Amino acid sequence: MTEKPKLHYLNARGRMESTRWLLAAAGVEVGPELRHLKWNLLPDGSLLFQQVPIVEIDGMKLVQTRAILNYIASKYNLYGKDIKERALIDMYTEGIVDLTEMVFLLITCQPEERDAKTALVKEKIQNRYFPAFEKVSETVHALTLKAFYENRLGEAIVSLTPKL
Ligand SMILES: N[C@@H](CCC(=O)N[C@@H](CS)C(=O)NCC(=O)O)C(=O)O
Repeated sequence: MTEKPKLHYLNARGRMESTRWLLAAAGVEVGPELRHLKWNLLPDGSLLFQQVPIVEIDGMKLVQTRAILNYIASKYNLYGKDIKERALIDMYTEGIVDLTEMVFLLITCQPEERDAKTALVKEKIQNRYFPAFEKVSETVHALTLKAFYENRLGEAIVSLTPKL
């Protein structure tokens, strides 16, 4: 029996959330998630860059969110049927990554800058990212329908869902 993937992260959605959704979409059962407060205490060699998320899967300890998502999406046939579909999925997911990073930066910014930066992020989300996602939503919708008929789902759709 193959072992269930083991997820290590903080007690938050954060950078693990897309992986949780992707595994759920792939119908993969995961072991209990390990929520670390001090992940630098994990055994030597677990952390390539002293960062979480980590996903233990198929005998590997994967780090770097995009590497984790790409592995899971490829393994479960959720990463497009050809390089054109894959390029579209990459475009959408890179946009989501940019948006997510902008939001993460708010956590560490100086308290006196927070209101102005939050307003700027909101403005970009509304005027740059949501219109782009809406514009591609027809393509995504078409791909989703096609994917359902072909029994596949796109990584992008899975990544997008928790953000919308
Ligand atoms: N590029 C990495 C970034 C990972 C990352 O920054 N993780 C944070 C937690 S969300 C972390 O471990 N920070 C501690 C540090 O960088 O020292 C990824 O996408 O997985």
